[in-house]
Amino acid sequence: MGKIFKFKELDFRFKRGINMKRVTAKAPVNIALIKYWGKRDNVNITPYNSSISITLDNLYTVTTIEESNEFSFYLNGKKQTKEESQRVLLFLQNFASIDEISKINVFSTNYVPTAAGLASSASGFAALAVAANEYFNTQLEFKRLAAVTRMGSGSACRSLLGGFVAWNKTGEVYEITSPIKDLVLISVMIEEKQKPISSRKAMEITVNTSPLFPFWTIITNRDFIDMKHAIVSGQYELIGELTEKSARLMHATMLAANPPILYMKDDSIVIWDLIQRLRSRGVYAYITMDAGPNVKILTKSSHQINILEELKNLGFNTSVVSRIGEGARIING
Ligand code: 2P0
Repeated sequence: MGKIFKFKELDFRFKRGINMKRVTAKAPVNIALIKYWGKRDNVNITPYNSSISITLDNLYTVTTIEESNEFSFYLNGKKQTKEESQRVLLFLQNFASIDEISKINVFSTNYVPTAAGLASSASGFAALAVAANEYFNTQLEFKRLAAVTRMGSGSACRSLLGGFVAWNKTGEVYEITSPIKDLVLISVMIEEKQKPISSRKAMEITVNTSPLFPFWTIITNRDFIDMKHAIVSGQYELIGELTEKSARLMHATMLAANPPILYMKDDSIVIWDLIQRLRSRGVYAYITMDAGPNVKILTKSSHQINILEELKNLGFNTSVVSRIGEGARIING
């Protein structure tokens, strides 16, 4: 896979001042099984519907905040312009004063293909929130930290925790206890290009113009409850069915918007078709898709080889296999 950065590339920043104050946080990518799509409140990022995600173990962002004499933001080793840094600068004001923020460098590295539908903004803002809370000693308690994190990116609040994570439409974020340990998520890369339309803009168009949007919220809020039960009681089949239903319904709701929003490519549909065929042969496989063309396949470890082989036969050679992982945390201080 093209854009996975190696740990070695982090080293460049540690060559300067060894006595500098520095905090590093790591936050995982999460993939929604019950999708979040649509904001009731664009300032506080309050969603119309509750969502549920799984946290991935091997795709994540590492963010370091380090003492400096001016503010700079580096993404994947590249210094960002003032305009590109604006969203980070605004976000940090939830943790510290402008004066304090003007004395730090922020280094953020995504171990995930940026903007390829694998939600690097979620892991990015979760890592930044956890690092800033520690660096500035803001001491936001979890509820407040989650509320602030979602202002960076809605789904980022789910990356604070591990396992199965619920983000209730009332704002509450919590882990759902489950006997399930054997779920595997295969992310199939279809395109690594920047997405044509940001999810933020796409959500707004969907809320304002899609005649299906009211159905989306009613059905999804019901499916959220069913998914919670399925996770707690370890019902693999129901988890898979509700996951695929949520993706189908979200993309159909977007497609009914004006202008229509279509993230799928021909290859996404080819894989979707493959998964249906595999399922009819008894393979545990369900697909989900986010705001991009890449397809994620929910399966069990015992079925993973079979699926990867079938994907290869169709020419899809770049996939990442993830297991269920832990939430965001400080990795050094
Ligand atoms: C999700 N997505 O639940 C859904 C499914 C993409 C499709 O949350 O505008 O970056 O910052 O709140 O969280 C991606 O959108 O959007 C997303 P904002 P966010 O994962």
